[in-house]
Amino acid sequence: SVVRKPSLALIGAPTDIGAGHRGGSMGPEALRVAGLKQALERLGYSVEDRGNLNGPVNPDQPPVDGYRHLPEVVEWCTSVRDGVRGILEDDKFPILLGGDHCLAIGSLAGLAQYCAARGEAYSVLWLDAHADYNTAEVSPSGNIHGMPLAVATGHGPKGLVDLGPATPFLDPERVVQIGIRSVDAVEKRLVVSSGMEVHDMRRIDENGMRHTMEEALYLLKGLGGHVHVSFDVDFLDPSIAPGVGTTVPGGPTYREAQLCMEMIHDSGLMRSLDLMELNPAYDIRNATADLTVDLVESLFGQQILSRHDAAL
Ligand code: HAR
Ligand code: MN
Ligand code: MN
Ligand code: MN
Repeated sequence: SVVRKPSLALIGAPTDIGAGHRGGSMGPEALRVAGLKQALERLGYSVEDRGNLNGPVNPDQPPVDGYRHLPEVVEWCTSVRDGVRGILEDDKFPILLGGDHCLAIGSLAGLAQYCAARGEAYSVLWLDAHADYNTAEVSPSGNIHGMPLAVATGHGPKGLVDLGPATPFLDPERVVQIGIRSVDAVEKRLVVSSGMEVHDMRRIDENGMRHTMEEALYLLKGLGGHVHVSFDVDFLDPSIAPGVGTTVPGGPTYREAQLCMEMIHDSGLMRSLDLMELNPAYDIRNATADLTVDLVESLFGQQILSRHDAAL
């Protein structure tokens, strides 16, 4: 069967407003320099680059009431929300170029608005070293890039929890996490009681990436609706992906990551994507951006040898 390829639209959010390290603001341009658009075009997609969103500069201030840069994060996430929703309303597949992971609050809110208007549901596949489930009360840093899933599921400040069509704007039972290996002490309790399906690195060690992804994709398929993939580049082992602010050892290898992407593609479920936390200030000759583009190729159907549907 011939599946029509969606038209893709890139949108950049050049900010590190929610991170503890500066430099993620250069992520969108590094992905462009690594040839993201051309790689997707080679795979037969039509790709529009909508350029970058605008927002406040990073004032580099300490946390206030448990949050760093909350007013600025609200501004950035509002414009990401509107940008992502606009792409979906144009019947295109949005690819958000981050920027730090707080911006996923915006893309999830935009997706939630789009789905709510159509009576559709959506689920999230979260590829990350971190669970990103902190609240102000328990966060060790106040950095909002450690909080996006807590916020989307209703645990966070006014201004962010109300960015979607309702509060909460994401059902934790519709979140599947892969690659997790850094969870803060109190965050752990919140994650365990959240209802999210968490495939941490130990499960990947024990079951392998293939079985892990089979389980994850089976659950997402059963839930139905739109599947959003939020790819935090620190998901990858730092030996292959040094260009992030918060490296955590013990992540997926090159082949494990490729298999993960290949299986997401083959499931046919993905309808929107975030590429987050790439930090060129920590990278080596743009290698992590190049690797991200390489993995995105697999996510959009590049195969080592072509496989025909009939053979599967
Ligand atoms: N858990 C830590 C905190 O909340 C570190 C979070 C780092 N987050 C990211 N996104 N890089 O996954 O401060
Ligand atoms: Mn993250
Ligand atoms: Mn992370
Ligand atoms: Mn390649």
